[in-house]
Amino acid sequence: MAGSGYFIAFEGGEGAGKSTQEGLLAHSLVERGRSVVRTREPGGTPAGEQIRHVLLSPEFEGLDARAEALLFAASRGEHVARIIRPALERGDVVICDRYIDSSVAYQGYGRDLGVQRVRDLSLWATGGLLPDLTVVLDVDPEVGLARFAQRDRLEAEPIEYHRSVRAGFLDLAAAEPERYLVLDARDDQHTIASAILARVVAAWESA
Ligand code: T5A
Repeated sequence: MAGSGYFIAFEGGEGAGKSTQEGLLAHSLVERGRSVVRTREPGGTPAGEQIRHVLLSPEFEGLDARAEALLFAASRGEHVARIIRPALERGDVVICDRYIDSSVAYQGYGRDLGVQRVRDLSLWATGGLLPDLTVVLDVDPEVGLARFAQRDRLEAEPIEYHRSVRAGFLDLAAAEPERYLVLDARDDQHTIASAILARVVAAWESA
């Protein structure tokens, strides 16, 4: 925890509908008078956006797996220091598109780099900051990938890779159900949005 704000991360495979849900949640929270910061990983800061380019551009196909894991963690360290912690200290709600669990799922499970090692790297980079709530939008990779025509470097990985990533997110959520909300990303957008808002409001009412 940092300050009096509330930190929500959205996770899930490609095309799960995270951006869509982040927009709907931000709108509902602003209507309720909360100050909301929407941000994303990799990226969120000028240095992070440059790292994002290296990580996602097909130009860098074949990037070494360890270098990839380090770059995601580097972007995250900068992001937490410059954007997320200051926002939480001001009392804002931070809605972040992907966070540590994406590294654990994509680099730990997907690349077989070691789940604990990848998690520890990001915990070190962020000073141990974890979200108050992580929303996992669960989708069969074939359904999620079919929602896009173009593929970035990671989206272009084989389907087995995306299946490992999905299993990673579900394992993480199963291990700490009090900090996670797992929803079926094939449901109607407004059904999903209502479930997320209900969980956030319930968390605030019980605090
Ligand atoms: N990555 C990231 C790592 O490997 N390690 C890390 O540590 C981190 C942080 C980031 C890539 O980097 C990897 C993961 C990713 O491969 P990105 O460009 O930021 O890539 O893309 P994603 O985060 O994957 O986001 P996407 O753009 O793929 O999709 P979203 O945001 O999940 O989905 P959204 O909302 O854009 O919706 C996609 C489409 O589906 C429709 C929308 O209208 C849209 O057309 N849609 C629905 N359709 C049917 N039913 C619903 N309920 C729908 N909701 C949305």
